Amino acid sequence: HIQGVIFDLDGVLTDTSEYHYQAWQKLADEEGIPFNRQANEALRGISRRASLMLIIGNRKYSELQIQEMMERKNNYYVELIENITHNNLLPGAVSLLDNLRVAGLKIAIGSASKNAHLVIEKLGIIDKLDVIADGYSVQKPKPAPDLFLFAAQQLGIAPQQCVVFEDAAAGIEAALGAGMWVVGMGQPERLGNAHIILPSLVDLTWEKLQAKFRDFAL
Ligand code: G16
Ligand code: MG
Repeated sequence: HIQGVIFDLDGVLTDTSEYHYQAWQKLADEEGIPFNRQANEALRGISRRASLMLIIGNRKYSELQIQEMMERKNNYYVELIENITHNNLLPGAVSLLDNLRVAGLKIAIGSASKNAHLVIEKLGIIDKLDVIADGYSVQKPKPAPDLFLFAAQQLGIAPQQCVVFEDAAAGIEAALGAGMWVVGMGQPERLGNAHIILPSLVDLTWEKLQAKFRDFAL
């Protein structure tokens, strides 16, 4: 039986994925590297360093230059998220968090971002969470299962009793690798082997989620 729910942050509870894109676009433009919204799709949910590696491709940069570019992108991102508020929560997010809490489920964030705490504070949802696992929690980023396993351990719940909400291929791979149940959010093309796919969190409740998982004989 499911006892815990782990939410990815960017692209699941909030729309900050747009700001990650804008920050990378600015950096790429400054470096004269071709980049666009479509190329950004491949970066969805992956770590800052892995994202930069995909952007630079086989162009030669020193480790020092790589560090500087990661920092520059992050400064742009932090600037962009300065003014986010609860209005940046995606539709249905707050009512689902409240509904899950009332139903007695434990709730965690499992985000690859080192800015997750800042974003969560600005969104004003810190009181609705039991655990925050972020870009500082483990060494190996998604698609490794480590971050979600860490979140489950912190919740005190077995991986098979957790369901993960993810919007990115790397995160879905990580959650499946952790042996968890997976709800993919958004476009089916990028959600691979998620057990269930939903277009949004709107009107979702614990009861409806359980009904969807009933086919898996949980
Ligand atoms: C997020 C974003 C990614 C970002 C990564 C690292 O992950 O989806 O675009 O590259 O975190 O973020 P930062 O540079 O702030 O450490 P998630 O797991 O919340 O989707
Ligand atoms: Mg995400």
